[in-house]
Amino acid sequence: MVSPEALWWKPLHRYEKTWLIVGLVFCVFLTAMMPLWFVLGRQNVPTTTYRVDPLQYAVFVTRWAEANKVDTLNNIPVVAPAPGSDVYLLGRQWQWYPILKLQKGQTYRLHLSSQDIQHGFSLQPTNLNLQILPGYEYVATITPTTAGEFAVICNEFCAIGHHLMVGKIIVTE
Ligand SMILES: [Cu+2]
Repeated sequence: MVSPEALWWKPLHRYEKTWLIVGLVFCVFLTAMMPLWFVLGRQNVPTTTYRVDPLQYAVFVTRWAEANKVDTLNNIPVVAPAPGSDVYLLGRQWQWYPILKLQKGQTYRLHLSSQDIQHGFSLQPTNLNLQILPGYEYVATITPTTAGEFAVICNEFCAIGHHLMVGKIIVTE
């Protein structure tokens, strides 16, 4: 038996130690930020989720859009729902249906679901992102605070026409 030398490892250089500590502190900071930002960040959309049949949802949204339509843009109905009401948006290959016309300062219950596969609801230029899954109806309570036109893009790759999937939400004064 030969015992190893007392100092069988290479002692860390001062710089290496410094960088290890910097890295560790940063890891701890980022890990702590995840739960902290969930609570303090005011970034979580209040949501409720229901199970829904994708085709039933599509039929319902189509009927609702036709009943409340005020205009048509690129063959997509423009819907101006009553302030404070439930509003519906449907994601499908490859469009967001319908175009919503909302009033600034009014609160709406925005229902979101997909007719086919997974899509990503991304409201531009704000930082609002929601996963849209078939079979799940996502309800977000929203209050538009800025008037203008907002683009809804799909940020979940949904095959060949993914880049064409651009919708619109109009907020009026
Ligand atoms: Cu998509």
